[in-house]
Amino acid sequence: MNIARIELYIIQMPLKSPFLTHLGAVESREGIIVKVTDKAGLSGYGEGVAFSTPWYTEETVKTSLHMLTDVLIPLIKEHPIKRPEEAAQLFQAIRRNNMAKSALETALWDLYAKQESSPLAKILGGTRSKIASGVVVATDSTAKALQQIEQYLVEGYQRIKVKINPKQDYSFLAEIRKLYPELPIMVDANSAYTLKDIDRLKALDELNLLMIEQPLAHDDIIEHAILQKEIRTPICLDESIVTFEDAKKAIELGSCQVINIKVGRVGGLFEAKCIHDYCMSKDIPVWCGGMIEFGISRAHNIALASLQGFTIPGDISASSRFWEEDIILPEVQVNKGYVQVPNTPGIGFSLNEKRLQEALLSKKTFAF
Ligand code: OSB
Ligand code: MG
Repeated sequence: MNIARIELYIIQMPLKSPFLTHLGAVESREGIIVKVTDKAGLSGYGEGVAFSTPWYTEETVKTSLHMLTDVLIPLIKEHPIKRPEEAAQLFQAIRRNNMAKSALETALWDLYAKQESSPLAKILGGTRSKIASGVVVATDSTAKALQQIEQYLVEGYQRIKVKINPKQDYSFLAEIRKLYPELPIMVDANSAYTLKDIDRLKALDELNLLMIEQPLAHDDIIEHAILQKEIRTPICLDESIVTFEDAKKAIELGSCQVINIKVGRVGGLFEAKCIHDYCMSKDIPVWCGGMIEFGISRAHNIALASLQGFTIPGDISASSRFWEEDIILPEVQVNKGYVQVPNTPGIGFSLNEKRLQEALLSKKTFAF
């Protein structure tokens, strides 16, 4: 791919309002922007989506930086590649660290698409020109949740996801359901329950939820299969699926009826596409998850969600959901419930250099 240099930008930006789950609050987001430049001067961008602390997965911004600096970038430097799939293959020799791998692999996909003068969505096999947009409500009071839902529906979002836990579930959701009898609502528990809560979870069946995401342990597929036999609400797995093999096993076992595909969680676009293809062959619908991300990762999500199997609106919201000003131009916008898939080369968004500089904590350059 004729790589001339790789740059890492470590950035930080406050969220417009805190994002609350039972695992804690995210008020400010640290992230890594990867820029890979080729000898012709074309640049591809990727984003590391690990958080500052390991609350969602084991990775952090610091572990990602270590992996990129000391392992992944040297690997690409030692083994010149022709296509991004070769990077995914090289990274298989490294255990886990999926978000670090994805940060670099997605940048290589963007660069490759630009070298081919083709939109990334098209390179990946995407067929949609626009994707349905959903949004997440993550707050600790019913009043705030209702206020946010009202606002998001005005903005056109097609589907609302609400974070739940045993202290805030049935009555909270019943109130929302009463006001919006027809609204497509899904819930995400981020592992807040155990099998002891089976009756609490059964009670949610009558609320006509689209699905319940990751009710049980972050690394479980056995107990989810037991739970799915007891509840009518479809189970969607998020945290439990970090590889293609995980997806296969979970589907075989009946642990879920839906899968949330996050590019960072599974180690890049190649693995994400493999999971998508397999799910399609098994009639398992998928949707694209979110990571409270900046615009670069959002842009990769849009390209991925243009694939045929992404039949459910994902957590791909507008840049303005989290940020006063995003780091890409133009910002991601939601129009009548849809996000347009760009038809210009690569991810189809450029870096907002001014905003990047405002958010910049530090920068590293690797010459090839
Ligand atoms: O569990 O899906 C999750 C955000 C950060 C970490 C984990 C999750 C989330 C979300 C998506 O719920 C938020 C978004 O980016 O829209
Ligand atoms: Mg989730």
